[in-house]
Amino acid sequence: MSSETAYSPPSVWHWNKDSGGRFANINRPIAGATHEKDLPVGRHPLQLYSLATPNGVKVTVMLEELLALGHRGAEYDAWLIEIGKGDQFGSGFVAANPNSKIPALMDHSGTKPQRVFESGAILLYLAEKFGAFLPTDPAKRTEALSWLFWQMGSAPYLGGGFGHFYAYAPIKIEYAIDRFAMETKRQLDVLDKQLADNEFMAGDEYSIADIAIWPWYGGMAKGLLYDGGEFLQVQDYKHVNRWADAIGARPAVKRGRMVNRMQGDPKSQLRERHDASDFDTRTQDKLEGGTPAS
Ligand SMILES: N[C@@H](CCC(=O)N[C@@H](CS)C(=O)NCC(=O)O)C(=O)O
Repeated sequence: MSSETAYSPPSVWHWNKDSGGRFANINRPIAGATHEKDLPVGRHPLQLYSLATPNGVKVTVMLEELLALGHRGAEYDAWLIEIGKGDQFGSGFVAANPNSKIPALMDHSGTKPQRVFESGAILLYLAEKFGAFLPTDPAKRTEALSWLFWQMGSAPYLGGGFGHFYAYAPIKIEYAIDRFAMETKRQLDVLDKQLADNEFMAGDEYSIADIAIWPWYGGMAKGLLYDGGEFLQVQDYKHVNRWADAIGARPAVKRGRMVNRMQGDPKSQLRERHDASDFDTRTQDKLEGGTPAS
């Protein structure tokens, strides 16, 4: 009998802290804070606490798109939350998001601070606040929201399912990889069929549906996630690739991808953003070179 079929669950599950895998050190079966730590607050009304994972990038792309449209109220401070170090379990972060996951947004523009958590809820909040990237026509708006919620329900199969078992799990389990590879390919085909007849996810308007779906499925289609491009033959999804290239070429998307980024070329990493000029003066290559602007 192989090791993947030998496990027989006991009657009661117990937390095995040494279960292995990429995230074993941060995964816990208990919610809430592990330590006291306030969140920093900068000078802009919008305070983002995040990291440039696909879920984090959705929000920084949205904020950069709003700023590109001229919404000055969308100026923001982006603070780094290092999830590998457990920052998401600090008391201040848990107050902003009781689910202890990035991204979390605090809006200080009203009479009392408003917290917003879950990337889809943050995109919808910002779209409604600024009246942008969500069609006003009721049918188009409904279509955009359907695709936004499709993303929220679907991406865990790609990330927590395929990505986890293909790239991060301590053992390769054929059953799990097969199941989630099949589902991820099915989802890519859903998108490919929609994008065969539509320029953007919800029709002819770029919207929060594109902003939500692109970091996960655009990233997957371009072979950027989990080194799984060849395995899933992602080049076959021609319409997804066309759409992913078009969105990836947008200047606001290029900027949004850099914010709270801790990996890759130091020129592409703006670990914290507090001003639009930071893209020119505070990328990691410049900070490491010892010549940051004051
Ligand atoms: N549904 C959530 C998912 C957020 C999420 O899974 N965030 C991950 C990074 S991509 C995280 O913070 N993980 C830390 C942890 O699980 O402790 C959203 O879209 O905001």
